[in-house]
Amino acid sequence: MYNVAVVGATGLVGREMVSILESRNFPVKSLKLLATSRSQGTIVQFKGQDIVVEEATPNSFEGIQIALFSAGEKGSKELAPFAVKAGAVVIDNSNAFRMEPDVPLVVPEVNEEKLREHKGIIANPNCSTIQMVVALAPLHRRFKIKRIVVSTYQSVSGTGREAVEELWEETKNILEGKPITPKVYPHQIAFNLLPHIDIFYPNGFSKEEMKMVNETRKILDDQSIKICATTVRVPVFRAHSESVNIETELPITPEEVREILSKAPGVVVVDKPEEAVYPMPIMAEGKDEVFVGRIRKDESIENGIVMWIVSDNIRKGAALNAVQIAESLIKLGLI
Ligand code: L14
Repeated sequence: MYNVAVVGATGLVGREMVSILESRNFPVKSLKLLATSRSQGTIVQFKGQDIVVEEATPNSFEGIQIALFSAGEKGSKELAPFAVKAGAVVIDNSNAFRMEPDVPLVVPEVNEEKLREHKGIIANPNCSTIQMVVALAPLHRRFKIKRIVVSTYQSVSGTGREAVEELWEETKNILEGKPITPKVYPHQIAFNLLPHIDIFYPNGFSKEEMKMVNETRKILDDQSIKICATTVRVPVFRAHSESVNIETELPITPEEVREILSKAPGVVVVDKPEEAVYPMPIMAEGKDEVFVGRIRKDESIENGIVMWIVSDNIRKGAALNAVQIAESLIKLGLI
């Protein structure tokens, strides 16, 4: 049994972490819930008990063995080193440490063994990256992926609770003919799409797009894979969808992909388009798996496949993957 802390416990991801620790019966000896002073005093339920959220400070981590961070990049940079110094293993959901060479970037179904190299901090990848590599790793092993072209359709829950509110409010106001004022996003998100997630770099790509490029190469442990990403915010509340096009070294058929993915851990193949059966955000919401469908040959190249990948960004894309990392640490005897 372990002394666990959740940092950022009142956020969408933090709350999901608490509920996943409970539903998976994670061996929790004690649970400490931490957040900014603004959320101090909030009550969160865990296994029928009320836990009072405390303010996260450098001194919050005494006796903590596992610290699940979902406190944003700034919060993680500020506090994770203190948690490590206190002896905790930090599993960090932010972008703060993902590309650091001595920080394992882990999706348990794909590269659990990397956990053996950890030095106190383990990074949870970006939500869009996680669901893509869960489906692509088994295909890469078999057919060697040379190039990936991906476009994402990302739900507003990735941005947090205020963005979920904003989509509701805008939708309601527009339907009632009232004016709207976007606050979280630079433009109206209701009845719209924004090809804009995170900041833009001088090369014209967004930071979210470059995360998908760099993190995918790190997780698949192959710097030779060429990747081109376009990340788009859509007016969907929960679950990210992706159109993913791969080009492989070896010949590849849709039948082989369906067979491999139907046995792949964490993947469910949902692919009967003629019966209108394919993955959708409303079916992935609240689920643990990565759903893959619309698997077809890319007829524009010699060895290519196109597919449609959907998963709950707050669960597999964030909270669930973090808890699975903690479970893997226990299983491998690393904690
Ligand atoms: O890098 O707004 O983990 O959907 C996750 C949420 C980036 C932004 C990350 C979103 C963030 C993303």
